[in-house]
Amino acid sequence: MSCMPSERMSISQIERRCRHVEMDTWLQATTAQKGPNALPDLSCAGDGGVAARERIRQQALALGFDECRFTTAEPPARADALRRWLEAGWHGEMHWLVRTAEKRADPQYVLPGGTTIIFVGTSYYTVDKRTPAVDPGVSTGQVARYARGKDYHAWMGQRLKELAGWVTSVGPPGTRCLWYVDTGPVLERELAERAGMGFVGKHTNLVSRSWGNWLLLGEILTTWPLPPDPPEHNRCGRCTRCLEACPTGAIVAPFQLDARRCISYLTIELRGPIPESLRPAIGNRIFGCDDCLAVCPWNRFAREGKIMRQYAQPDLQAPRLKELLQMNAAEFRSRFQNTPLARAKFSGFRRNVCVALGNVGDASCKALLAAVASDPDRMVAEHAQWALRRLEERGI
Ligand code: B12
Ligand code: SF4
Repeated sequence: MSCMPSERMSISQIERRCRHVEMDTWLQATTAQKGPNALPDLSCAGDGGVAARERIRQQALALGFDECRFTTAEPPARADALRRWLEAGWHGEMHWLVRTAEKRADPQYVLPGGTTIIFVGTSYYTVDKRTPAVDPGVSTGQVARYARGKDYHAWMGQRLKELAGWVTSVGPPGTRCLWYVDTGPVLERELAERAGMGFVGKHTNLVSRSWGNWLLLGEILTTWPLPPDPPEHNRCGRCTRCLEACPTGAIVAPFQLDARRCISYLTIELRGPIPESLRPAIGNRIFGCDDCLAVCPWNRFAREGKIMRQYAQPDLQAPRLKELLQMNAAEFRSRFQNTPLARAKFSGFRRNVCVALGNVGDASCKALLAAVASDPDRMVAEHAQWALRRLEERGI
Protein backbone atom coordinates (compact mmCIF):
# COMPACT_ATOMS: atom_id res chain seq x y z
CA MET A 1 0.00 0.00 0.00
CA SER A 2 1.26 3.45 -0.85
CA CYS A 3 2.03 5.98 1.86
CA MET A 4 1.06 8.94 -0.29
CA PRO A 5 -1.82 10.32 1.69
CA SER A 6 -4.26 12.50 -0.18
CA GLU A 7 -4.58 16.17 0.74
CA ARG A 8 -7.95 15.84 2.37
CA MET A 9 -6.98 13.11 4.81
CA SER A 10 -6.96 13.93 8.48
CA ILE A 11 -3.92 13.23 10.63
CA SER A 12 -5.47 10.08 12.03
CA GLN A 13 -6.25 8.80 8.53
CA ILE A 14 -2.68 9.51 7.49
CA GLU A 15 -1.45 7.68 10.57
CA ARG A 16 -3.63 4.69 9.78
CA ARG A 17 -2.41 4.52 6.22
CA CYS A 18 1.27 5.14 6.98
CA ARG A 19 1.19 2.46 9.63
CA HIS A 20 0.99 -0.16 6.89
CA VAL A 21 3.97 0.98 4.88
CA GLU A 22 6.63 -1.68 4.69
CA MET A 23 9.50 0.71 4.20
CA ASP A 24 8.61 2.74 7.22
CA THR A 25 10.04 0.17 9.59
CA TRP A 26 10.76 2.69 12.29
CA LEU A 27 7.15 3.75 12.38
CA GLN A 28 5.98 0.17 12.34
CA ALA A 29 8.16 -0.59 15.33
CA THR A 30 6.72 2.26 17.35
CA THR A 31 3.12 1.42 16.51
CA ALA A 32 3.72 -2.25 17.19
CA GLN A 33 4.86 -1.44 20.72
CA LYS A 34 1.99 0.89 21.44
CA GLY A 35 -0.97 -0.76 19.73
CA PRO A 36 -2.90 0.14 16.59
CA ASN A 37 -4.40 3.45 17.75
CA ALA A 38 -1.35 4.96 19.43
CA LEU A 39 0.63 7.82 17.95
CA PRO A 40 4.26 7.02 17.18
CA ASP A 41 6.65 7.77 20.00
CA LEU A 42 8.98 10.43 18.65
CA SER A 43 10.12 11.73 21.99
CA CYS A 44 13.24 9.58 22.43
CA ALA A 45 16.02 11.51 20.79
CA GLY A 46 18.73 8.86 20.83
CA ASP A 47 19.63 9.82 17.25
CA GLY A 48 19.76 13.52 18.10
CA GLY A 49 16.19 13.96 16.89
CA VAL A 50 16.91 13.20 13.24
CA ALA A 51 14.19 10.53 12.88
CA ALA A 52 11.66 12.77 14.61
CA ARG A 53 12.54 15.67 12.31
CA GLU A 54 12.15 13.47 9.24
CA ARG A 55 8.82 12.14 10.50
CA ILE A 56 7.53 15.69 11.02
CA ARG A 57 8.73 16.64 7.54
CA GLN A 58 6.89 13.63 6.13
CA GLN A 59 3.76 14.65 7.99
CA ALA A 60 3.97 18.23 6.69
CA LEU A 61 4.38 17.06 3.09
CA ALA A 62 1.49 14.62 3.56
CA LEU A 63 -0.68 17.53 4.68
CA GLY A 64 -0.01 19.20 1.32
CA PHE A 65 2.90 21.54 2.01
CA ASP A 66 5.57 21.58 -0.69
CA GLU A 67 8.50 22.22 1.66
CA CYS A 68 9.24 21.67 5.32
CA ARG A 69 12.54 22.67 6.86
CA PHE A 70 13.95 23.27 10.31
CA THR A 71 16.04 25.90 12.02
CA THR A 72 16.82 26.88 15.59
CA ALA A 73 14.87 29.56 17.44
CA GLU A 74 17.98 31.70 17.81
CA PRO A 75 17.60 35.40 16.94
CA PRO A 76 17.94 36.31 13.24
CA ALA A 77 21.47 37.56 12.57
CA ARG A 78 20.22 40.52 10.51
CA ALA A 79 17.66 41.84 12.98
CA ASP A 80 19.54 45.15 12.89
CA ALA A 81 18.43 45.55 9.27
CA LEU A 82 14.84 45.59 10.50
CA ARG A 83 15.65 48.30 13.07
CA ARG A 84 17.37 50.44 10.44
CA TRP A 85 14.47 49.90 8.05
CA LEU A 86 11.98 51.08 10.65
CA GLU A 87 14.14 54.05 11.66
CA ALA A 88 14.24 55.14 8.02
CA GLY A 89 10.43 55.11 8.04
CA TRP A 90 10.29 52.70 5.08
CA HIS A 91 7.45 50.79 6.66
CA GLY A 92 5.11 53.73 5.96
CA GLU A 93 1.85 53.33 7.85
CA MET A 94 2.47 49.69 8.85
CA HIS A 95 2.84 50.73 12.50
CA TRP A 96 2.25 47.17 13.70
CA LEU A 97 5.77 46.40 12.47
CA VAL A 98 7.16 48.95 14.96
CA ARG A 99 5.03 47.59 17.81
CA THR A 100 6.29 44.05 17.21
CA ALA A 101 9.91 44.87 16.30
CA GLU A 102 11.37 43.50 19.54
CA LYS A 103 9.59 40.18 19.04
CA ARG A 104 10.70 39.97 15.41
CA ALA A 105 14.30 40.41 16.55
CA ASP A 106 14.13 37.44 18.92
CA PRO A 107 11.76 34.43 18.79
CA GLN A 108 12.24 34.01 22.56
CA TYR A 109 9.85 36.92 23.03
CA VAL A 110 7.30 35.08 20.92
CA LEU A 111 7.60 31.63 22.49
CA PRO A 112 9.66 31.63 25.69
CA GLY A 113 11.64 28.41 25.83
CA GLY A 114 11.29 27.89 22.07
CA THR A 115 14.16 25.93 20.54
CA THR A 116 13.09 25.07 17.00
CA ILE A 117 11.26 26.73 14.12
CA ILE A 118 9.60 24.42 11.61
CA PHE A 119 9.09 26.27 8.31
CA VAL A 120 6.60 25.18 5.70
CA GLY A 121 6.31 26.48 2.16
CA THR A 122 3.57 26.29 -0.46
CA SER A 123 4.13 27.04 -4.11
CA TYR A 124 1.47 29.27 -5.63
CA TYR A 125 2.81 28.99 -9.16
CA THR A 126 -0.21 27.06 -10.51
CA VAL A 127 -2.74 29.82 -10.71
CA ASP A 128 -0.84 31.74 -13.34
CA LYS A 129 -1.11 29.04 -15.97
CA ARG A 130 -4.47 29.75 -17.50
CA THR A 131 -4.68 32.54 -20.04
CA PRO A 132 -7.82 34.50 -19.33
CA ALA A 133 -10.31 34.94 -22.15
CA VAL A 134 -11.09 38.65 -22.25
CA ASP A 135 -12.58 40.80 -25.01
CA PRO A 136 -9.84 42.99 -26.44
CA GLY A 137 -11.88 46.16 -25.80
CA VAL A 138 -12.44 45.50 -22.10
CA SER A 139 -10.10 47.06 -19.53
CA THR A 140 -8.99 44.53 -16.97
CA GLY A 141 -7.03 44.73 -13.75
CA GLN A 142 -4.06 42.70 -12.50
CA VAL A 143 -4.16 40.95 -9.16
CA ALA A 144 -0.91 39.61 -7.67
CA ARG A 145 -0.59 35.88 -8.20
CA TYR A 146 -0.69 34.92 -4.56
CA ALA A 147 -4.05 36.66 -4.27
CA ARG A 148 -5.79 35.01 -7.24
CA GLY A 149 -7.46 32.47 -5.03
CA LYS A 150 -8.91 31.82 -1.62
CA ASP A 151 -7.04 33.45 1.23
CA TYR A 152 -3.87 31.45 1.91
CA HIS A 153 -3.93 32.48 5.57
CA ALA A 154 -6.99 30.26 5.96
CA TRP A 155 -6.01 27.15 4.03
CA MET A 156 -2.36 27.13 5.02
CA GLY A 157 -3.34 28.02 8.58
CA GLN A 158 -5.78 25.12 8.83
CA ARG A 159 -3.06 22.67 7.79
CA LEU A 160 -0.44 24.27 9.99
CA LYS A 161 -2.76 24.14 12.96
CA GLU A 162 -3.25 20.45 12.32
CA LEU A 163 0.50 19.90 12.04
CA ALA A 164 1.16 21.90 15.23
CA GLY A 165 -1.45 19.85 17.09
CA TRP A 166 0.18 16.65 15.94
CA VAL A 167 3.70 17.87 16.83
CA THR A 168 2.44 18.81 20.30
CA SER A 169 0.90 15.39 20.79
CA VAL A 170 3.91 13.35 19.64
CA GLY A 171 6.64 15.56 21.12
CA PRO A 172 8.27 15.16 24.52
CA PRO A 173 5.95 15.83 27.49
CA GLY A 174 5.24 19.52 27.87
CA THR A 175 5.93 20.36 24.20
CA ARG A 176 4.46 23.73 23.25
CA CYS A 177 3.86 25.01 19.73
CA LEU A 178 2.81 28.31 18.17
CA TRP A 179 2.02 28.53 14.48
CA TYR A 180 1.79 31.48 12.11
CA VAL A 181 1.15 32.18 8.48
CA ASP A 182 2.42 35.66 7.64
CA THR A 183 0.81 37.42 10.59
CA GLY A 184 3.24 36.39 13.34
CA PRO A 185 5.98 38.67 14.69
CA VAL A 186 8.66 36.61 12.94
CA LEU A 187 11.26 37.66 10.35
CA GLU A 188 10.08 34.86 8.13
CA ARG A 189 12.31 35.29 5.12
CA GLU A 190 15.62 35.47 6.96
CA LEU A 191 14.74 32.55 9.22
CA ALA A 192 13.45 30.51 6.29
CA GLU A 193 16.81 31.15 4.60
CA ARG A 194 18.52 29.85 7.74
CA ALA A 195 16.34 26.76 7.51
CA GLY A 196 17.59 26.25 3.96
CA MET A 197 14.23 26.87 2.27
CA GLY A 198 15.72 29.40 -0.15
CA PHE A 199 17.72 32.60 -0.09
CA VAL A 200 16.77 36.23 0.47
CA GLY A 201 17.12 37.83 -2.97
CA LYS A 202 17.95 41.45 -3.72
CA HIS A 203 14.22 42.19 -3.91
CA THR A 204 14.09 40.97 -0.25
CA ASN A 205 11.89 37.95 -0.99
CA LEU A 206 12.82 34.34 -0.44
CA VAL A 207 13.91 32.61 -3.66
CA SER A 208 13.86 28.84 -3.77
CA ARG A 209 16.10 26.76 -6.00
CA SER A 210 13.25 24.25 -6.27
CA TRP A 211 10.22 26.55 -6.55
CA GLY A 212 11.49 29.90 -7.82
CA ASN A 213 9.93 33.03 -6.31
CA TRP A 214 6.48 31.63 -5.71
CA LEU A 215 6.57 30.23 -2.18
CA LEU A 216 4.27 31.28 0.63
CA LEU A 217 5.67 30.74 4.10
CA GLY A 218 4.35 29.56 7.43
CA GLU A 219 6.03 28.33 10.58
CA ILE A 220 5.67 26.55 13.88
CA LEU A 221 7.73 27.69 16.85
CA THR A 222 8.19 24.84 19.27
CA THR A 223 9.93 24.01 22.52
CA TRP A 224 10.93 20.62 21.09
CA PRO A 225 14.67 20.65 20.30
CA LEU A 226 15.15 19.24 16.80
CA PRO A 227 18.26 19.31 14.63
CA PRO A 228 18.35 22.17 12.09
CA ASP A 229 18.65 21.75 8.33
CA PRO A 230 21.67 23.34 6.61
CA PRO A 231 21.15 27.03 5.75
CA GLU A 232 21.00 28.52 2.23
CA HIS A 233 23.09 31.48 1.09
CA ASN A 234 22.48 34.27 -1.37
CA ARG A 235 22.75 33.26 -5.03
CA CYS A 236 21.95 36.51 -6.87
CA GLY A 237 25.49 37.02 -8.14
CA ARG A 238 25.69 40.13 -10.29
CA CYS A 239 22.05 40.00 -11.32
CA THR A 240 20.02 43.16 -10.66
CA ARG A 241 16.93 42.36 -12.76
CA CYS A 242 14.47 42.85 -9.91
CA LEU A 243 15.84 46.30 -9.03
CA GLU A 244 15.42 47.39 -12.62
CA ALA A 245 11.97 45.83 -13.02
CA CYS A 246 10.27 47.60 -10.13
CA PRO A 247 7.84 50.08 -11.74
CA THR A 248 8.13 52.59 -8.88
CA GLY A 249 11.82 52.20 -7.97
CA ALA A 250 10.92 50.79 -4.56
CA ILE A 251 14.01 48.56 -4.34
CA VAL A 252 16.31 51.47 -3.64
CA ALA A 253 19.40 49.25 -3.27
CA PRO A 254 19.98 45.50 -3.07
CA PHE A 255 18.05 44.08 -0.09
CA GLN A 256 16.54 47.51 0.67
CA LEU A 257 12.86 47.98 -0.06
CA ASP A 258 11.19 51.33 0.62
CA ALA A 259 7.72 49.94 1.18
CA ARG A 260 6.18 53.41 0.76
CA ARG A 261 6.95 53.14 -2.97
CA CYS A 262 6.09 49.44 -3.36
CA ILE A 263 2.88 48.85 -5.34
CA SER A 264 2.05 46.02 -2.99
CA TYR A 265 2.02 48.45 -0.06
CA LEU A 266 0.24 51.19 -2.00
CA THR A 267 -2.60 48.93 -3.16
CA ILE A 268 -2.95 46.66 -0.11
CA GLU A 269 -1.71 48.23 3.11
CA LEU A 270 -2.09 51.97 2.55
CA ARG A 271 -5.44 53.24 3.78
CA GLY A 272 -5.22 56.84 2.56
CA PRO A 273 -4.66 58.35 -0.87
CA ILE A 274 -1.97 56.99 -3.15
CA PRO A 275 0.71 59.66 -3.79
CA GLU A 276 -0.13 61.20 -7.17
CA SER A 277 3.42 60.94 -8.47
CA LEU A 278 3.29 57.14 -8.15
CA ARG A 279 -0.17 56.56 -9.66
CA PRO A 280 0.83 56.38 -13.37
CA ALA A 281 3.45 53.67 -12.66
CA ILE A 282 0.82 51.48 -11.02
CA GLY A 283 -0.71 50.75 -14.42
CA ASN A 284 -3.60 48.31 -14.11
CA ARG A 285 -2.37 46.65 -10.88
CA ILE A 286 -5.31 46.73 -8.52
CA PHE A 287 -3.97 44.47 -5.76
CA GLY A 288 -0.27 43.80 -5.17
CA CYS A 289 2.49 43.47 -7.75
CA ASP A 290 4.69 40.65 -8.98
CA ASP A 291 7.12 42.46 -11.24
CA CYS A 292 10.26 42.02 -9.10
CA LEU A 293 9.48 38.34 -8.59
CA ALA A 294 8.50 37.59 -12.19
CA VAL A 295 11.83 38.69 -13.72
CA CYS A 296 13.97 36.54 -11.44
CA PRO A 297 15.97 33.94 -13.41
CA TRP A 298 15.47 31.40 -10.63
CA ASN A 299 11.86 31.07 -11.79
CA ARG A 300 13.06 28.54 -14.34
CA PHE A 301 12.74 26.09 -11.46
CA ALA A 302 9.19 27.17 -10.60
CA ARG A 303 6.82 24.25 -10.31
CA GLU A 304 3.21 23.72 -9.56
CA GLY A 305 2.57 23.10 -5.88
CA LYS A 306 0.34 20.41 -4.42
CA ILE A 307 -2.51 22.43 -3.01
CA MET A 308 -2.89 25.92 -4.45
CA ARG A 309 -4.78 24.84 -7.58
CA GLN A 310 -7.86 23.79 -5.65
CA TYR A 311 -8.12 27.28 -4.15
CA ALA A 312 -7.59 29.22 -7.37
CA GLN A 313 -10.29 31.68 -8.45
CA PRO A 314 -10.24 32.09 -12.23
CA ASP A 315 -12.37 35.26 -11.98
CA LEU A 316 -9.37 36.99 -10.39
CA GLN A 317 -7.11 36.30 -13.38
CA ALA A 318 -8.24 39.39 -15.27
CA PRO A 319 -11.22 41.04 -13.56
CA ARG A 320 -13.08 43.70 -15.54
CA LEU A 321 -12.36 47.11 -14.08
CA LYS A 322 -15.72 48.74 -14.81
CA GLU A 323 -17.59 45.86 -13.19
CA LEU A 324 -15.39 46.18 -10.11
CA LEU A 325 -16.09 49.88 -9.75
CA GLN A 326 -19.82 49.25 -10.07
CA MET A 327 -19.92 46.92 -7.06
CA ASN A 328 -21.51 48.13 -3.85
CA ALA A 329 -20.12 47.34 -0.39
CA ALA A 330 -22.25 44.21 0.04
CA GLU A 331 -21.24 42.87 -3.38
CA PHE A 332 -17.58 43.55 -2.58
CA ARG A 333 -17.89 41.62 0.66
CA SER A 334 -19.67 38.65 -0.83
CA ARG A 335 -17.27 38.38 -3.78
CA PHE A 336 -13.99 38.91 -1.94
CA GLN A 337 -14.51 38.13 1.73
CA ASN A 338 -12.56 34.85 1.59
CA THR A 339 -9.80 36.15 -0.65
CA PRO A 340 -6.75 38.29 0.17
CA LEU A 341 -8.46 41.18 -1.64
CA ALA A 342 -10.64 41.82 1.38
CA ARG A 343 -7.56 43.32 3.07
CA ALA A 344 -7.67 46.41 0.83
CA LYS A 345 -11.18 47.08 2.16
CA PHE A 346 -13.98 48.46 -0.01
CA SER A 347 -12.68 52.01 -0.04
CA GLY A 348 -9.05 51.11 -0.80
CA PHE A 349 -10.10 48.66 -3.48
CA ARG A 350 -12.24 51.24 -5.31
CA ARG A 351 -9.38 53.74 -5.00
CA ASN A 352 -7.11 51.19 -6.75
CA VAL A 353 -9.65 50.50 -9.50
CA CYS A 354 -9.98 54.23 -10.23
CA VAL A 355 -6.20 54.52 -10.64
CA ALA A 356 -6.15 51.52 -12.98
CA LEU A 357 -9.03 52.90 -15.05
CA GLY A 358 -7.20 56.22 -15.40
CA ASN A 359 -4.09 54.38 -16.59
CA VAL A 360 -5.59 51.80 -18.96
CA GLY A 361 -9.27 52.69 -19.41
CA ASP A 362 -10.92 53.95 -22.57
CA ALA A 363 -13.68 56.44 -23.35
CA SER A 364 -16.36 54.01 -22.17
CA CYS A 365 -15.12 54.47 -18.58
CA LYS A 366 -15.71 58.20 -18.46
CA ALA A 367 -19.37 58.20 -17.45
CA LEU A 368 -18.74 55.78 -14.60
CA LEU A 369 -15.71 57.72 -13.37
CA ALA A 370 -17.67 60.96 -13.58
CA ALA A 371 -20.36 59.45 -11.35
CA VAL A 372 -17.78 58.18 -8.84
CA ALA A 373 -16.07 61.58 -8.88
CA SER A 374 -18.83 62.83 -6.57
CA ASP A 375 -18.88 59.72 -4.36
CA PRO A 376 -19.51 60.32 -0.65
CA ASP A 377 -16.18 58.56 0.02
CA ARG A 378 -13.95 61.58 -0.55
CA MET A 379 -10.80 59.57 -1.11
CA VAL A 380 -12.44 57.45 -3.79
CA ALA A 381 -13.98 60.58 -5.37
CA GLU A 382 -10.57 62.26 -5.54
CA HIS A 383 -9.06 59.21 -7.27
CA ALA A 384 -11.91 59.13 -9.79
CA GLN A 385 -11.27 62.83 -10.54
CA TRP A 386 -7.59 62.04 -11.01
CA ALA A 387 -8.49 59.15 -13.33
CA LEU A 388 -10.59 61.48 -15.52
CA ARG A 389 -7.66 63.89 -15.79
CA ARG A 390 -5.34 61.01 -16.58
CA LEU A 391 -7.64 59.81 -19.38
CA GLU A 392 -7.50 63.29 -20.81
CA GLU A 393 -3.72 63.33 -20.60
CA ARG A 394 -3.74 60.07 -22.50
CA GLY A 395 -5.78 61.76 -25.20
CA ILE A 396 -9.02 59.92 -24.33
C1 B12 B 1 5.42 43.81 5.88
C2 B12 B 1 5.36 42.83 4.74
C3 B12 B 1 5.26 43.35 3.45
C4 B12 B 1 5.45 44.84 3.15
C5 B12 B 1 6.95 45.17 3.22
C6 B12 B 1 7.80 44.21 2.38
C7 B12 B 1 9.24 44.07 2.88
N1 B12 B 1 10.14 43.82 1.95
O1 B12 B 1 9.53 44.16 4.05
C8 B12 B 1 4.81 44.96 1.75
C9 B12 B 1 3.34 45.33 1.91
C10 B12 B 1 5.47 45.97 0.81
C11 B12 B 1 4.92 43.53 1.25
C12 B12 B 1 4.93 43.19 -0.07
C13 B12 B 1 5.01 41.88 -0.51
N2 B12 B 1 4.91 40.77 0.22
CO1 B12 B 1 4.95 40.77 2.16
N3 B12 B 1 5.20 40.58 4.03
C14 B12 B 1 5.40 41.44 4.96
C15 B12 B 1 5.62 40.72 6.30
C16 B12 B 1 4.31 40.75 7.07
C17 B12 B 1 6.75 41.29 7.16
C18 B12 B 1 8.04 41.55 6.39
C19 B12 B 1 9.06 42.28 7.23
O2 B12 B 1 9.34 41.90 8.34
N4 B12 B 1 9.64 43.35 6.67
C20 B12 B 1 10.66 44.11 7.33
C21 B12 B 1 11.94 44.03 6.50
C22 B12 B 1 13.09 44.80 7.13
O3 B12 B 1 12.24 42.68 6.52
P1 B12 B 1 13.00 41.96 5.34
O4 B12 B 1 12.87 42.62 4.04
O5 B12 B 1 12.68 40.52 5.44
O6 B12 B 1 14.47 42.29 5.85
C23 B12 B 1 15.51 41.42 5.67
C24 B12 B 1 16.27 41.62 4.35
O7 B12 B 1 16.15 42.93 3.91
C25 B12 B 1 17.62 41.16 4.79
N5 B12 B 1 18.76 41.94 4.43
C26 B12 B 1 19.07 43.19 4.75
N6 B12 B 1 20.27 43.49 4.29
C27 B12 B 1 20.78 42.38 3.70
C28 B12 B 1 21.98 42.15 3.07
C29 B12 B 1 22.22 40.88 2.55
C30 B12 B 1 23.52 40.64 1.89
C31 B12 B 1 21.23 39.88 2.61
C32 B12 B 1 21.46 38.53 2.02
C33 B12 B 1 20.00 40.15 3.24
C34 B12 B 1 19.80 41.40 3.78
O8 B12 B 1 17.65 41.16 6.23
C35 B12 B 1 16.52 41.77 6.72
C36 B12 B 1 16.17 41.22 8.09
O9 B12 B 1 15.97 39.83 8.06
C37 B12 B 1 5.98 39.28 5.81
C38 B12 B 1 5.57 38.14 6.75
C39 B12 B 1 6.57 37.99 7.89
N7 B12 B 1 6.03 37.78 9.07
O10 B12 B 1 7.75 38.06 7.70
C40 B12 B 1 5.24 39.20 4.45
C41 B12 B 1 5.94 38.44 3.33
C42 B12 B 1 7.38 38.86 3.31
N8 B12 B 1 5.29 38.94 2.14
C43 B12 B 1 5.18 38.08 1.19
C44 B12 B 1 4.75 38.36 -0.12
C45 B12 B 1 4.34 37.19 -0.99
C46 B12 B 1 4.73 39.68 -0.58
C47 B12 B 1 4.56 40.14 -2.03
C48 B12 B 1 5.26 39.26 -3.06
C49 B12 B 1 3.04 40.25 -2.33
C50 B12 B 1 2.69 40.80 -3.70
N9 B12 B 1 2.82 40.04 -4.78
O11 B12 B 1 2.26 41.92 -3.82
C51 B12 B 1 5.19 41.56 -1.97
C52 B12 B 1 6.69 41.54 -2.29
C53 B12 B 1 7.34 42.90 -2.23
C54 B12 B 1 8.82 42.82 -1.89
N10 B12 B 1 9.69 42.93 -2.88
O12 B12 B 1 9.17 42.61 -0.71
C55 B12 B 1 5.67 36.71 1.63
C56 B12 B 1 7.04 36.46 0.96
C57 B12 B 1 7.27 35.01 0.63
C58 B12 B 1 8.66 34.84 0.09
N11 B12 B 1 8.85 33.82 -0.74
O13 B12 B 1 9.55 35.59 0.40
C59 B12 B 1 5.75 36.88 3.20
C60 B12 B 1 6.90 36.13 3.86
C61 B12 B 1 4.39 36.40 3.73
C62 B12 B 1 4.29 34.89 3.77
N12 B12 B 1 4.12 34.30 4.94
O14 B12 B 1 4.36 34.20 2.78
N13 B12 B 1 5.05 42.67 2.30
S1 SF4 C 1 16.06 38.93 -9.98
FE1 SF4 C 1 18.31 38.59 -9.77
S2 SF4 C 1 18.92 40.01 -8.10
FE2 SF4 C 1 16.68 39.79 -7.97
S3 SF4 C 1 16.35 38.11 -6.51
FE3 SF4 C 1 16.37 37.16 -8.56
S4 SF4 C 1 18.55 36.56 -8.87
FE4 SF4 C 1 18.52 38.00 -7.13
